[in-house]
Amino acid sequence: MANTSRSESLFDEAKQFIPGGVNSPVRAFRGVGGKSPRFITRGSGAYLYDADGNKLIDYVGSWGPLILGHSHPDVVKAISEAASNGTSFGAPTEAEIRLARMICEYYPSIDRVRLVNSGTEATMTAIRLARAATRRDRFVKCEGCYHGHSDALLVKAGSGVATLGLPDSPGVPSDLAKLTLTIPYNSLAAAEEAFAKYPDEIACIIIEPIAGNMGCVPPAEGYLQGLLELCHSKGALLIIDEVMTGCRVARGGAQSIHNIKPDITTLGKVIGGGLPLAAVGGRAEIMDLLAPVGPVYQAGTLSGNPLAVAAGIAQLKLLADDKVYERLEASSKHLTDGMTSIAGEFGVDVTTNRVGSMFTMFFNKGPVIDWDSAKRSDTAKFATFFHAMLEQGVYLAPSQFEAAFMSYAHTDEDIEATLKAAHEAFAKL
Ligand code: KE4
Repeated sequence: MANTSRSESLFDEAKQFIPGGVNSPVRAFRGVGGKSPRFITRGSGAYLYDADGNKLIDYVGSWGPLILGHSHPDVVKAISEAASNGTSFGAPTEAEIRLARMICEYYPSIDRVRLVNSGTEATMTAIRLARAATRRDRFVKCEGCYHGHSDALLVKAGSGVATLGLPDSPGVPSDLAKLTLTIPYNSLAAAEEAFAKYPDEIACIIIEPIAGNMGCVPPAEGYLQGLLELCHSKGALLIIDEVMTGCRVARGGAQSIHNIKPDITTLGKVIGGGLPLAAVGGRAEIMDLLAPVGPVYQAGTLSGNPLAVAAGIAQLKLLADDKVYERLEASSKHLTDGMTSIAGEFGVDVTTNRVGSMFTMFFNKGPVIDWDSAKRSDTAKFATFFHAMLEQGVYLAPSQFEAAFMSYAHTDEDIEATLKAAHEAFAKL
C-alpha cells in the first residue's frame, strides 16, 4: 500500500480552516471515497508528486488547463518574467491585446473578447449578455452540463422535459431558478419543445459543445448546428461553453471541429496556462454591449492579470504547432483503445467516449449519450478501479462523471505503464 500518512494528516489540518479541507468540492474525493485526497507538492511534465513523495502519472491536469504538462519551462519563464515587472496594475497592458488577438485568430466567431478570472465569471457574463441582447429572461441549459457555480446555473431539471428549473443548491432562489429551463443533452426535439412552451421568452441556449461534466459525451451528428439554427429562428442566441474544450480538443475548440459559429463563446482552463484566466467572446455587436462601451456591467479587479496573461500567451504560442494536437490524438487513442480492450479481456462492461485528448471510460454498457445514460454507470466499480489505479501511481479524475485529460508531456512509456496498471486494476474488479 502506498504511504499516504502525510496527505491524511494534512487533510485533517486543512479541514480545521477550509470547508471540507478543499477549495473546490470535487478535490475531496467524495465521488470515490477513501481516507483522504492526495496533497500535491509539485507537478512536472506528466507527473504529480504528493506529500508522501509518491509519483503519479497525472490524467487530471488540473481539470484541463495543463495540456502541455506541469511547469512547462516556457510557461514558467513567462510567468517569472511577468512577475519581475509587477503582479497586477489594474490598468490596461499590451500583453492583454496580444492574448485577445490570439484568441480572435483562433476563434473566427470571436470579434471581441473580455478576459475574466474563471469559467464561472465567463458563463455568468455570457448569459447576462444574451439576456441584454434579446431583452428576454429565460434561458436553456442541458442536464449533465456544468457551466460554473453562478446562481442561475445551479439549477436541476424539474419533472418532465423543458420544465421550470429547481434550485440545485440551497441559497439559489426558486424565483431565479424558474428562469432556467433544463433539457436533455443531444435532443433537438427537447430544445424545440422549450421554445414551443416559452415562445419569445428564451434568450439563449448555453451548452458544452462536447460535454465533459457528465463525463465526456460528444454531440450527436448535426446537434450543434441544429441548436444554432433553432436559436436563430426563434430570435435567441447560442452560447458555446468551451471552458473545457477550448484549445483542448482542437486549437479552435469544438466549434472548429463542428464548423459552427456560435453567437457567444466562453473559454478558460487551457487559455490561462494553469493560472486564473477565462474569457467571454463573440460578435462585436454583442460584446460591445459590455461596459464601458455599452450598458451591460461586468468587471474584475484582476481581470487580464499580467501573470495569467503571460502564462496564457506562452501556452497558446506552443499550441500553434499542429504536431502538438497530432501527438495528443495519437497518445489518447493509444491509451483509450488499450484500456477498453483490457476491460474486454476481463469481461467488464465499459463505454469509452473520447474527443481528442479528453475522454471518459464509463463503467456502463453504453451508449452514453446524455445524463440519463451516463448516470446508469456503475460508480462503485469506478471507485474501486480509481483507487486500484491510484495505488499503482496513476491519477485519474476522482469521479466517474468527469473527463480525463492527456498532456503533450505524457510519453509512450507513461501510457504503457498506465495500461499495465489498468490490467492489475481490472483484475481486482
Ligand atoms: P471555473 O469557474 O471552475 O473556472 O469554470 C467553471 C466551468 C465552466 N464551464 C465548463 C464547461 C467547466 O468544465 C467548468 C469547470 N469544470 C470543472 C471540472 N469539471 C472544474 C473543476 C472544479 O470544479 O474544481
